[in-house]
Amino acid sequence: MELDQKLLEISRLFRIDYEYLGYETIQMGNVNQTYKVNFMLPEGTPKSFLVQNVNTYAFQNPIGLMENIDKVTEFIRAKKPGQLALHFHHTADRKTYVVDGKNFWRMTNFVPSVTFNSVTDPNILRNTGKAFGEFQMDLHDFDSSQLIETIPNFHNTRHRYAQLMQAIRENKAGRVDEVREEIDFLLSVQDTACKLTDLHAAGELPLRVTHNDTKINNVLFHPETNDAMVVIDLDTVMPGLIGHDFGDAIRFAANFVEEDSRELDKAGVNLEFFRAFAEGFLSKTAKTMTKTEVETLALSCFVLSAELATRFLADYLDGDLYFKIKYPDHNLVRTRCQIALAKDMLRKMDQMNQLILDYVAAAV
Ligand code: GN1
Ligand code: MG
Repeated sequence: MELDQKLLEISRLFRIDYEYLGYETIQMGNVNQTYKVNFMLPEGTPKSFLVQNVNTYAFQNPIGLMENIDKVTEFIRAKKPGQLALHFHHTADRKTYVVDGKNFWRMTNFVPSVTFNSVTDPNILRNTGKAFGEFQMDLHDFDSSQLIETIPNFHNTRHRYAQLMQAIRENKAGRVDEVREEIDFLLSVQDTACKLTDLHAAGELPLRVTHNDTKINNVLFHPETNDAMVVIDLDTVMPGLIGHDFGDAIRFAANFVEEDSRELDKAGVNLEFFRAFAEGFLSKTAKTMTKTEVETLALSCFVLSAELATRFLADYLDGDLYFKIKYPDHNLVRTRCQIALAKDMLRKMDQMNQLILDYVAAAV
């Protein structure tokens, strides 16, 4: 069936009965596929919705995932009535999804806003840090036993290394020989990369409810003021460590280049951006953090970069089953960029640590 027809059919199942105008493909997100679907209201004003096809290779229990999102959004909404929020539409039988063969569809309100894949203004990073810090604080009293793990072991770095080792053994796409250098580097830093996982296993880092996918493009900004309006992409909201959210945000937004840049000599952490994000994030979270959380926050940036490199590389070796790719060696390009970034973070670790310690000492 034509995509036009399919999106119209899905929209009707979510009880959107307006005149259908067409759709646009949204080039955002490496896992799910998103479309903006446009309608005309009877009075002649256009109105859009977002329709997503959830990647069920990545999310094997999408119904459980939608239940997580429902619980989390309702919890936040009860605390902040009237605040802008993502709203999932329901079918006639009150479901927030439509299952059609292997496809799993959902629909949300479209929020007129801007998103960024990269930024040049540190203030936007400060706002992003505040938004993710606040998101975590909003959920500090949420009972995490109500949440399923939408992707088990998502930020369990030991598990990610085990998956990489398996991909190397299986060599499904016949690409292992091409990536010896990347494998060697990742194995050489394994213990440092697994530090958060190991400290948690030893009972030294507490579980919180975290977002787990804190790319800056998962925040919607006001088109004029650049204030953060709402945190989106709640697919991976699960129990996690504070460093997962901090480190993932830095590795994406404070990199001098984009996540899949081929300019490896330019990849690295911009300390001005690091500081701006840290100030925003810590302004919300510092008072609740344990000593070990503070001491491992800068390290978490290295951990998340190295961990994602293992994920991109494993997927490259598997033949690109998990991440959407735009060209054949996209996952290899991503791997190399994360490795270059991780190396730069090791060089700057003392400076990153000092910035965190100084801020926390002044705030607490
Ligand atoms: C995916 O879904 P998206 O594009 O926001 C991935 C993240 C990675 C990111 C890398 C569920 O995020 O973990 O860090 O790509 N999400 C999932 O760009 O695997
Ligand atoms: Mg995501």
